Amino acid sequence: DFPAGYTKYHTYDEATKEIDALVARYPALVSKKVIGTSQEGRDILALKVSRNVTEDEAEPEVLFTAHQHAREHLTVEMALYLLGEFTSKYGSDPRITKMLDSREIWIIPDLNPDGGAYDIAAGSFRSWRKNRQPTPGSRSVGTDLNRNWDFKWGCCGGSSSSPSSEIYRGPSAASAPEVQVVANFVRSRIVGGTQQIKAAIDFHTYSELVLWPFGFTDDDTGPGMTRDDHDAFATIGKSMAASNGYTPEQSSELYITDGAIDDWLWGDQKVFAYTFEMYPSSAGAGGFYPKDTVIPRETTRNREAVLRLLEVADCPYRAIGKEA
Ligand code: 0X9
Ligand code: CA
Ligand code: ZN
Repeated sequence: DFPAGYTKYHTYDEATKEIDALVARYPALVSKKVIGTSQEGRDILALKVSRNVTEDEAEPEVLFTAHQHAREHLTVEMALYLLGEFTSKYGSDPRITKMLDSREIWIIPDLNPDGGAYDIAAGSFRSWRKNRQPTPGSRSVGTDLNRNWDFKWGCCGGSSSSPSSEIYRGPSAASAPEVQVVANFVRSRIVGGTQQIKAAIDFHTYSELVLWPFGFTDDDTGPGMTRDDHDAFATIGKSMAASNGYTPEQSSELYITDGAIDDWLWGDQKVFAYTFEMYPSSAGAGGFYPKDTVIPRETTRNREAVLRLLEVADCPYRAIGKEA
């Protein structure tokens, strides 16, 4: 369980219960799908939120993911907040109503349930980051999920081949079961040859940043990223950051990463994918472990940014005046 001062954070079981209660209460708006299982056999869930949720309608889809990194527990709260907001405000909040009427929203609240459970299992935090997958030929446990995605995997010095490293990329691209499950889910949203998911945010902590691809290169344009692509990414990213007070930048400005989810989502699937680094801005303010009293403020803080991305998701190039 979570230690004193953190008990409002949801354990995996508590999150699952809350999700099941929402599905039971709003069956026309939310549906739950088990898209696969983690290394240790925990269900990885995808929640779909939309009007007429049981039908696959021809609407732009938007994906929100959380908790690739075990110790970043605030991101699960972010996902649960969005789920609660979308369901409880449908029919009363006009922007949310319009989005649920015209988008299909996917929320994967916990990409790394094993790591999250391990981080809190001892009663005090372990500062665990990776998943809990044994590494063949090593005593070290865990792959950094956000270095394991199958796009430019291990290409550029933005990950480690050493199993003991915090940024161990795994023995091969998509070697982590959790990455395979979510990548297969994303690919399953290709309908008639077209990827239905148009935009995405992957939530992390901390540093208060809005990041966009690519992370593997310092170049802002190049193969797979036209000037228009870049400008749309930057314009939408800056708009979201203006709403939550985060700092917007290309992810490689933070540091080079290869095998990160947003590079795969854009590079392989052409999804307008962002990474949010949530509260706090620095280690002094609690680092990976801010007290549970900040949860309402720091999740609500991203409401406007999420709405802005949803609203532009039907045609991201509209942000730069180039509607297709
Ligand atoms: O290193 C990471 O994976 C992220 N930072 S964290 O402290 N949450 O671990 C930053 C990733 C930035 N790169 C991309 N988003 N590509
Ligand atoms: Ca719908
Ligand atoms: Zn992270």
